[in-house]
Amino acid sequence: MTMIVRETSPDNIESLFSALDGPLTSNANFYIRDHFPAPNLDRGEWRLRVEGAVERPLEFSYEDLKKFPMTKHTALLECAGNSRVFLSPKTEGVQWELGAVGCAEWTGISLSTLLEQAGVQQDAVDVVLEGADEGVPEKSSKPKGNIHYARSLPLARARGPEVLLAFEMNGDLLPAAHGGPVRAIVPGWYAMSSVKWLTRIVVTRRPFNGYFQTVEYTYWKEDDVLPAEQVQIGEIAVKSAIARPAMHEQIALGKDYRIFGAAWASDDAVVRVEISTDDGATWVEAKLASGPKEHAWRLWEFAWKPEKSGRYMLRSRATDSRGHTQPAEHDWNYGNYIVDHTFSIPVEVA
Ligand SMILES: Nc1nc2c(c(=O)[nH]1)N[C@H]1C(S)=C(S)[C@@H](COP(=O)(O)O)O[C@H]1N2
Ligand SMILES: [Mo]
Repeated sequence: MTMIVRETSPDNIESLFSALDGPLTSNANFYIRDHFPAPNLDRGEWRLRVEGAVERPLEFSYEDLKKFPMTKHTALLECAGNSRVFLSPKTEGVQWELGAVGCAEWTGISLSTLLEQAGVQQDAVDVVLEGADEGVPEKSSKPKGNIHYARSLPLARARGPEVLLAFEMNGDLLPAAHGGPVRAIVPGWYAMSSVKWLTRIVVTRRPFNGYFQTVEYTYWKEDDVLPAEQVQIGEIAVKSAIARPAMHEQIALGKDYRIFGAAWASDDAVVRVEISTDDGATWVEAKLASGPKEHAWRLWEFAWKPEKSGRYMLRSRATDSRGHTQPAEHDWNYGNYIVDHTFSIPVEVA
C-alpha cells in the first residue's frame, strides 16, 4: 500500500506522490483528511435534509437522490494544507508532504437540482453543507460542545452545474473513508469545501460563519484601500509538484532521466510547466503529457541528462491561462495554508 499514515482517528493519511502513475488516483491510493472520527453511516437509513431559506424543506433517501439525472465530472481534490512540510519556519497542522492531493472521476447529481426542488428564497446568500461527523475542534477559539464538520458556499457557486453530490468515485460506490454514502464535490476549490458524509443542506439569508471558515481555513487578504481582512479560503492556487524523482533519490550520472509530475489550477487550465535543476536560477519548459481537462490535473514530463555529479535542487513551476505563475516564496498571509510556491526537491547525481 503506497500511503503515509500521519494520524489515525481522525485519519490523516497521504498518498505517496512518487507513485503517481496516471490521470486518475485510485480509491485505495487517495489521501484521507478527517477532522473528527469517521461516522459509520448505513446507506439504507441515511437521509439528506434541505432546509433554511427555501420554499419547501425536503428530505431525501439514497434511493430518492438516485432518481435525479446523474453526471460525471473528473475533479482534483487538494487539501489547503498540502505541502505544509516545506514551510520554514515550521507551522502547526498535519505535516503533509506532496500527497494530500488526488484526482478522481465523481458520479452524482448537481447540488443545483436539489436547490431547485426546494426552491431557494429571493434573499438567500449561502448554502451550508453539513457532515454527519462531529467532535470537539482543535483550536482554543471554539464553541463549548461538539460541532459537526460544515462549510458554506456562496449561492452562485453552489448553483454551478459542476458542484456535485457524489455517490461514486472512479466507478465504485463512494467509499466510507471518502464520505460515503454521499459527499459534496466542489471542483476548483480547496477540498475543505467538498463536505463528506453529507446529511444536511441549509440555505441562509446571511453569510455563514462556522468554525471551519473563520477559525480554520482562512487567510489574510491585503488591499490597497482597506485594512487587511480575514477571508475564507476558496479557489485552488495554480501549482505543480514533482512526483519523480522523489526527495533524496539517487540519479545516474550521464544517463537519461524522466522528471515527471502533475500541475493543476482552479477553473483555469495549466498552460505551462517549467523545470529548474538549479534551485530556481534558470528554467526550461517541460512537456505537457495530458489534458487540458477542466478541474483535473495535467501530467507533465521533462527529459533530463545530468552531466555533473553532486547535489541538485529541482523545482517545478506552473502557469495558468490567466497568466498566474507559482511564486518563489510562500506568502505568509496564507499562514499554514495554500503552499503554492516552488519548493526544492533535493536529489543526488552520482
Ligand atoms: N464531513 C467532513 N468533510 C470533510 C472533511 C471532514 O473532516 N469532515 N475534511 C475536508 C478536508 S479538509 C479535505 S482536504 C477533504 C478530504 O477528502 P478525502 O478524505 O476524501 O481526500 O474532505 C473535506 N471534507
Ligand atoms: Mo483539507
